[in-house]
Amino acid sequence: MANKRIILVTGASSGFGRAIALRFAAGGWDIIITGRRAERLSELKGQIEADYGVDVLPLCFDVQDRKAVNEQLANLPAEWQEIDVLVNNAGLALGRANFDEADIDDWETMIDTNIKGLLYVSRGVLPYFEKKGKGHIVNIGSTAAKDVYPMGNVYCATKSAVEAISKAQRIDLLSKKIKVTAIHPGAAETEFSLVRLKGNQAESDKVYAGYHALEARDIADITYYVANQPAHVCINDLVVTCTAQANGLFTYKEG
Ligand code: NDP
Ligand code: 8X3
Repeated sequence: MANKRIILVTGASSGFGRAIALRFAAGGWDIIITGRRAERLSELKGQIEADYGVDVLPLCFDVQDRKAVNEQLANLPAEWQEIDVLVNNAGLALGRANFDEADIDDWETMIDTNIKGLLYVSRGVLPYFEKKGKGHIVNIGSTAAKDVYPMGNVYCATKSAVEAISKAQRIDLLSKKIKVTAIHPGAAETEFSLVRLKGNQAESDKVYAGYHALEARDIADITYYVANQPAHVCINDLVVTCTAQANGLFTYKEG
């Protein structure tokens, strides 16, 4: 694996994370893919290795589980330790309900995954960046970080936290030559809404009806561009929506 570049992407079993893994594999990178669904990770590893001939290391853990994150990341095989880019992508929304009606367990899961999980994984990878003398963290935020919308309450708050943490990392890790990029996508057709709406496919389909939402590969291409800038260039913050969406509050839908 000499002279090859390594990316670790969380939440690679679906959506953006899967598309990012495939895009970087196409560019010749070796990939560490993580998620909770081992079968999907194993299927993706097989596909990538067959199609692109790069190496893939699947790591199955829940980012909410601090001990599991630490154990998995502290014990990477030697040939996988020289990570160039970490993409903190694993995350979710659960429920769409007014503040006074939302499920508090849903709030806790979003906070534990989107905020605490991102913190645990970042800290787990940092020692490898420090040893290497450089690194790049790409945090997947959301337009929900920029505009709070009705019934978005705690999901929006977690993505605002991702934005604040990205700013903090950029400041505090300057001397370690670690780039930090936050990418804030608008609506994208992945499994996101199916998860948010707890398996209700018909309601999930409605979220994407009447316009062409972002596709996972759009964000994968942008992540690849961001990660391939010269050493002296850091793209700090990107907001990316489909053409039909102005911001977190306004989307033009036909019909
Ligand atoms: P998907 O539901 O398709 O993918 C989410 C991924 O996150 C899955 O691979 C899932 O893996 C992983 N994940 C979720 N919870 C955990 C956990 N506790 N531990 C480990 N992995 C976890 O959604 P997207 O691809 O759309 O979402 C990816 C990111 O993009 C999220 O942070 C989301 O908030 C953000 N985003 C999504 C937008 C959209 O409209 N789709 C827009 C803006 C931002 P597994 O279940 O196997 O653990
Ligand atoms: C996902 C996009 O609009 O559902 O972050 O918040 S949205």
